[in-house]
Amino acid sequence: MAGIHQGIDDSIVALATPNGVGAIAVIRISGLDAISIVNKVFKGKDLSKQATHTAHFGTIRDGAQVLDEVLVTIFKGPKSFTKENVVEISTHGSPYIARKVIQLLIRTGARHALPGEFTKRAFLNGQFDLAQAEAVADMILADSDASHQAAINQMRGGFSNEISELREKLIHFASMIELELDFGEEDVEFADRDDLKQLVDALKKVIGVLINSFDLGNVIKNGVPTVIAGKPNAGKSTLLNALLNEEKAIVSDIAGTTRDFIEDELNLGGVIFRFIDTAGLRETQDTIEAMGVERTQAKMKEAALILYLFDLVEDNITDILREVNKLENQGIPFLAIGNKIDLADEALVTQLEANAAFVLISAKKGLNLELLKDKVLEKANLGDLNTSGTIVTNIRHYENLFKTKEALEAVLIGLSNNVTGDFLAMDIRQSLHYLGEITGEITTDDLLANIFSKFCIGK
Ligand SMILES: Nc1nc2c(ncn2[C@@H]2O[C@H](COP(=O)(O)OP(=O)(O)OP(=O)(O)O)[C@@H](O)[C@H]2O)c(=O)[nH]1
Ligand SMILES: [Mg+2]
Repeated sequence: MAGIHQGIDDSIVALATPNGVGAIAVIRISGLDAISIVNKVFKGKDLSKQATHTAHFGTIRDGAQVLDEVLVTIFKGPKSFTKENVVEISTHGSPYIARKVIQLLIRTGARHALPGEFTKRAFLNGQFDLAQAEAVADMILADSDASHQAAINQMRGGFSNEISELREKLIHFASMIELELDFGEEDVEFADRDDLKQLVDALKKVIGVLINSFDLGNVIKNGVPTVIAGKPNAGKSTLLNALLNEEKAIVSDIAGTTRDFIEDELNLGGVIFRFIDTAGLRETQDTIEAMGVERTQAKMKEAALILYLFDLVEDNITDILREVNKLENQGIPFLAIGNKIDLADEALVTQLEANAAFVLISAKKGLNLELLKDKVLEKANLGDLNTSGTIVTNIRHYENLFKTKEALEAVLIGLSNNVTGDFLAMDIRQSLHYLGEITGEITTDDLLANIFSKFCIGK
């Protein structure tokens, strides 16, 4: 832990609102001297004499020059986000004024904050644990109901509590076994091996559930990867544009227009879908197009859902059904979509309409797109996205859970081989280590630097 608290006594300052013109800009300063530093440049009241959680109107002055009329809010530690003294200065929303005020505060004794430094201080001062701190970042980035809900749950500690409970139970066993070791030669067993096995089995199960929740967590955070595939000219790019309501991809009547994949997100019913338009599938002599086709095939394998487009003008029923059969064999959820109903032969439309597996649309004319969106949501099969349960959304947590599981498996193997207590204790300590890293009970400078550098400055 050496070095972590380095510089924690100085006061840090940064713009807390986005850079740019707005109604107001908020500058945040945190640290032991936060209030006295602001007090030196604030005219209106003596801030050192004001109560916590109060707001004060006045001016910020650089010598005789008035920089702005501001509203200053005081939070005295530990009743603040960082648990230190915090002052928030609301200036008029000009980047120029904000910069001037920040420069002035730096000359008066503050230091410019590093990325994530406010949140890091909040963590170091025990405001929340590491998983909760990471959830703060997720929550700011959340752009759908589901991702927002998952981040809120994590921030409020649901996930952390679950991990901490597991850890505590294991710690109990680890200390019992280590106590046995103290007795050296004597053949004592404080830790009942059957109980230990039961606990480890139970832990493995809970961790398994958490590990499995990552797929859903990933979907919630990054969107459901949904690949639009089909032959060239089927209308894939037209469909992507129609879904997004934007001319994102180039559309043309030349087969083989799209080479690289093009993707964008769309919120359907509170869930983010990541739609990926791909190169049309066909045998081709064109080297670049062939690379595109290869990428399409790779993307289809990674997809959570494939929207497979048929061209109702070009394709006949036999080809369509053969193609659907192939898709079924791939085992990835898909929707069979007949496109260009505006031009299609009526007999073909009637045949396909009778088949509930097909959605018939016109991407160009925007026909049946709402129906298609409903089917996409239904097919993605996310249930009602039960985000109230504990869901792992963070890859770092996922990795640690995985390593914990491996260490627990080692404990089980050790138990069935009747290994000595010192080996058991080692494997238990190993799993405790990985669990502790999730919530920050065990940290290193590298780990913290890595996590908080991903935050933006001012957070
Ligand atoms: N009539 C009609 N034409 C459509 C429809 N959808 C797409 N098209 C036309 O079909 C042609 C091909 O459309 P694209 O969206 O470029 O097809 P694509 O599947 O992306 O083709 P590649 O990128 O070459 O694989 C264009 O001329 C579109 O205007 C539709 O619903 N009705
Ligand atoms: Mg295309």
